[in-house]
Amino acid sequence: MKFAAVVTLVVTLFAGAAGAENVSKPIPIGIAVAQTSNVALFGQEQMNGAKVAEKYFNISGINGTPIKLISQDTGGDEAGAINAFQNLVSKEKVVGIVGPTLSQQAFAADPVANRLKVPVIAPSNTAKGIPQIGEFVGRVSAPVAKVAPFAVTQALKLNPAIKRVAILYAQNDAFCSSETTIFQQAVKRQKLEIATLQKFMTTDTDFTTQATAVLRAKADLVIISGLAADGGNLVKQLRQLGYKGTIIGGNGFNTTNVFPVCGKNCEGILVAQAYSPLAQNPLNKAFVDEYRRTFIKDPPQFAAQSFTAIQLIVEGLRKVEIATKKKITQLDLATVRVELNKALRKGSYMTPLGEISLDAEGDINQHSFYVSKIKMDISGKVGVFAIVSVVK
Ligand code: 1QQ
Repeated sequence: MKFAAVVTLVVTLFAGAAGAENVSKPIPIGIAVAQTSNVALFGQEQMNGAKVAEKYFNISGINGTPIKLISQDTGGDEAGAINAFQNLVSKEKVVGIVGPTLSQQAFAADPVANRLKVPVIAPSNTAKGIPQIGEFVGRVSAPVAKVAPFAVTQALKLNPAIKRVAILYAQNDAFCSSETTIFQQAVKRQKLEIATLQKFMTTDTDFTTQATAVLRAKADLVIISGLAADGGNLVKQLRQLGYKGTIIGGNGFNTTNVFPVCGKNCEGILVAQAYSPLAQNPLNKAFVDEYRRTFIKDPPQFAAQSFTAIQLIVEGLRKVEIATKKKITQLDLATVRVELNKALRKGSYMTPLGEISLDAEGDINQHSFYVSKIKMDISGKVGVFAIVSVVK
């Protein structure tokens, strides 16, 4: 045999062996969210929700075979997300990935998984264009286009006198830029005036310039698209400078971790939400009970969405076993990833978010939403999201 032929044969055998590699037991599911940096204000809640899901779904597993969460910290930036995804795909050989935390990270990391044909379920990526990254990318986080306008409608219901709106957003974040576009459209549809449009960075800590501009513009509604640390500080400084009107916070305010940031100044912020612990369905009840037992508090939206992402992968894997009449661990990894991706887009799921499904592109169909108002207790440290309206 000629040298080239030998090389070809060896390469072919090697590739064949790698291709035939079976899924390991317990079945590894990747979770790549932020456990460090400011973005961990969201990521911690996502890990909590995923851990509750692992425990809950391992009561029966995938027809008896347990799943195992493999977590990889993404930190708060794109490089960290890419690195986490590569590790989970190539080293940990996961069947699918739940993550990353930010849309900004998803636009960088999802193409890596998509190229390698590994299904990704985004637990919290709400920017326009996420499912369109590729055929292996889906989400259980309802897009800003769907959710954000509910907060504007509600603000006007509570205060029909609102006329002048200040819009502020973090210009270095994909979700914030996407969400502010939706807020601006909603405001124009309501025939309100955009009295000032202010930009900031998610890394900023001093918002004097923006807060001063809001006061000078005599705005009676402020709408903020930021993340929790910057957004919370912006609210605090706005109130300290004397702004008295209504404040809407976007999805970056959807965490109880924002409460210690703005403290008593969080009072009254309106936030549209894709989840409520009060939703009446058996799985939500089981989720809320287990979450309360473990963390001694109600689950927030980001925890519910990561629980739901794991649920879809679990139910998807069960469907793959039915379709192939084989155990997941008897199938090769590449086949499971491709079949799982198809299964995820079939049928509907009864989840803590209500009944949902993924469309052909992987985007979520969801029917129940909420607008809540932050209520802080007398200490100014502890708060709740109190529902002011349910949108169905
Ligand atoms: C996104 C978001 C963030 C607020 C998630 C934490 O919605 O990045 O899309």
